[in-house]
Amino acid sequence: MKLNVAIMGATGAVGQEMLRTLEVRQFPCTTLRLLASARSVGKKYPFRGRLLPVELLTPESFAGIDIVLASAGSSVSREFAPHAVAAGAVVVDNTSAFRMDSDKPLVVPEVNPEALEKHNGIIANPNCSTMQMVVALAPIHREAGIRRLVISTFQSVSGTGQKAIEECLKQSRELLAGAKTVEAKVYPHQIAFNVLPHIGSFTKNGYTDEEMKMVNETRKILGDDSIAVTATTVRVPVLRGHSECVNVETRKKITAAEVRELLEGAPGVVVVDDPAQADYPTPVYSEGRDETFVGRIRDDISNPNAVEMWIVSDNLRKGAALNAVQIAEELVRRNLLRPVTV
Ligand code: NAP
Ligand code: 3JM
Repeated sequence: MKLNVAIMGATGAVGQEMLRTLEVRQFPCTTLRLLASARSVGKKYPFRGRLLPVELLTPESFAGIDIVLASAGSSVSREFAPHAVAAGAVVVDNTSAFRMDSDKPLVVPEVNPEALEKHNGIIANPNCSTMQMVVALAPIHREAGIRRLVISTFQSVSGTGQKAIEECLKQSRELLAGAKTVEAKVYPHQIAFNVLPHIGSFTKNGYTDEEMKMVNETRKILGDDSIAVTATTVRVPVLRGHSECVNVETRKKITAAEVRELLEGAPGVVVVDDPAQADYPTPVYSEGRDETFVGRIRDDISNPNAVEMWIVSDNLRKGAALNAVQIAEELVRRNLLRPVTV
């Protein structure tokens, strides 16, 4: 099979991880186009032993392209994805632009790959925090029916992009060198040696849009709007890897031991759960790995129908680039590469 692939936002934190993921997984692309803004034209990045130039993203960038992996922000996707589809490409979109559109599948290949069958040219990749969580929750939902989720996240700065990684490192260096105050440009407050209960923008109901993504996307991927979800999303000064504590209340009682057994056989999940040996996943442990790691699985002492767990994954891998490439692989496997009109 000969496939022509383009990465929209190729110079960003996610775009760079996409480039590496395509190479490591030996994705069957014949050509790869790196697209970004005028700021990056002239840069070159290695791919399979060659240096590929960054090209300016324009409406004409998609001629002859079969698959676009989009990761240049939601407004860029809204503007350019329709041009890609018109040119005959299928877009796997990493932004929030299309996730809740009823005619666009929101896909995690381990959970709902069948949703791809009805695509119309654009497939949405979920938000990082939702993605890693549903990989671990889907087997529990199938077995016991999830009634309610209470979530707190601990999200790394790489989820905000390259500039946030640089800001966290710069502030850390300055504070360690004795500075009393540091400049905060990316976040509203200092992020180094701090914790911010604020990801995205606040909405009218007091939740942030990141928190509402967790509510809405979880229901759409698990295909059950009756699941009650509440979330607090928190930014922590970790470079890479998102962590979450999740309280899972089920309709049918399921014990922590049963959950552990279910997750040990679940695709994309690795159970790391031996507290006596201080064995539980951490973001540093997850860095550069593909799976979602689950530990601290225990019965909720306050609710006979609930289990507590700790879920960690590399937000740039499963949370973004890897899931997008897995979707592309599944499109190839299912022969779904040309847009299907319904
Ligand atoms: P980033 O490091 O800031 O990179 C942004 C990328 O978009 C860069 O390649 C940038 O190109 C490009 N870009 C920005 N404006 C553009 C324009 N007008 N035309 C062409 N290219 C443009 O951000 P990131 O962390 O990689 O994230 C990128 C996007 O991916 C986010 O905005 C978000 O929508 C999505 N994302 C999704 C998830 C997820 O959970 N699925 C996670 C993280 C991010 P230049 O280098 O030329 O500026
Ligand atoms: C993760 O263009 C934007 O507003 C991007 C904001 C953003 C998003 C998003 O809404 O697409 C930053 C980081 C995401 C995401 O995955 O939802």
